[in-house]
Amino acid sequence: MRLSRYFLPVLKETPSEAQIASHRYMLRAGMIRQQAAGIYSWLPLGFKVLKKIEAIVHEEQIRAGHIPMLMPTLQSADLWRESGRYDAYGPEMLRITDRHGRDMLYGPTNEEMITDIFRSHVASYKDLPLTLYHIQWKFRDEVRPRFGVMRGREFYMKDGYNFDIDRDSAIHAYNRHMVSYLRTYERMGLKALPMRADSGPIGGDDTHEFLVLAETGESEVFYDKAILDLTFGDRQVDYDDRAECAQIVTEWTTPYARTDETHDEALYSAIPEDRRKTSRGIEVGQIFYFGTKYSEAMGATVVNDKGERVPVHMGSHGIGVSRLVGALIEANHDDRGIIWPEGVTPFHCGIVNLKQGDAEADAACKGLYQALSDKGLEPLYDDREERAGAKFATMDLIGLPWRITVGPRGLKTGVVELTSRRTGESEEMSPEAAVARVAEIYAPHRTGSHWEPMAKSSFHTWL
Ligand code: 5CA
Repeated sequence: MRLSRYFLPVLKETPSEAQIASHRYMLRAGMIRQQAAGIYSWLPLGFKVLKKIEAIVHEEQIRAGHIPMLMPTLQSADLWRESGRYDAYGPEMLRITDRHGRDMLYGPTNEEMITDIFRSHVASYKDLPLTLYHIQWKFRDEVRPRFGVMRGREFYMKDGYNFDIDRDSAIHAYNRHMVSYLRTYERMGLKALPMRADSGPIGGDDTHEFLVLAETGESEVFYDKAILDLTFGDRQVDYDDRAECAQIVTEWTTPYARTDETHDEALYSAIPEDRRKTSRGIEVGQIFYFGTKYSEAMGATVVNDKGERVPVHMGSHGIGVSRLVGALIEANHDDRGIIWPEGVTPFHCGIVNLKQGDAEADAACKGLYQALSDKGLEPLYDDREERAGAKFATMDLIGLPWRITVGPRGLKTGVVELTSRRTGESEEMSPEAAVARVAEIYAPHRTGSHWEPMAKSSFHTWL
């Protein structure tokens, strides 16, 4: 993409309504525009990051054996009357009446609808286990939408639902989700810690939230700092292996980590004092096991191997896809702007032409653009007639992790400059070497490593 042809409405002034860094930078970098309280348009740069995050979520869900689909945003109130949640959900639910006077709602979550789909099409234990998910817009009429996309009213969520024959199988589904979530967040360059939490209006006793530690987080958390040393790393997981998944879950749930809702002072005090930590966190996901709560209320039963009709065991599992854009910025920024982790950056590399119109500089930039594109990378070329300072400020604000700077002076000795946004360090090298280095940096996020995206065929046949 050439910046002169892109739509990147960068703001010079810091918007006064934005209280936290991610909200400020998303507005300033032209990623979002507020259309009403807690409702945003995703401008091209923001949309690109949102889609990158979405793609990682899809890949990791499909890898875990979960099946993508799509349910509508608008739902019939009747389904929610069956589960009893139509009245229980309260003013957070946006209720709508259609022209025939029928009660509808903008879905805040989809337990009822997926249970209805299941009961209409599945009747035997032989069709289990089954986990279906979708990534769709949700609406919750939050009392205090704030912090931009972090607490929106309309937000983008991945929600998955497992159907299992018994508790043990459903717990395996719960574990599988925890493992796939650990992998998902780490692949985005985020540390999200699973913490025992409260289930709220979804219900059930078993639930973990995934929290990114940040001063601006809305939850108060208490944890044993030993949990910070855990990493998923490059282990390959067999998602059908119950013992393997359970072992990973045990590894991450043994160190004390809880939100204030379930905090237990006695257990916490038993941790050696130098390991006790309290902080704030951003909730980027939550998993639930709620047994037969919805299947009993809505008649989602299957015939088991003894010929008896039994309600299925269920859980639901959510990732805050749009909130993650904000959470990633909270965890990765400095006073000049965003610093995207390689896994989610909207463009892989910026190209800054210090002297637009200079034949040699223009040609070198064009060559770099082509060479990076040939390697399957997406550069953003700042080809505007602007001062160097303004170009650098824009690149720093939008946070591309790597920048190649091209100027007539360097070109005289055959070099360009490769700069890391994170460290600020620059190195001079030939344009060919810069392209090779950038390709090498992104290699782990593309092919041949544990972060390898699914083979093109399997991902794209799904979508
Ligand atoms: N049905 C379950 C699991 S799919 C569910 O709705 N879980 S949830 O309420 O915990 O939501 C899942 C995730 O969506 C949360 O962890 C959070 O990251 C995100 N989320 C929830 N409310 C908002 C909101 N108002 N704005 C942005 N993201 C939100």
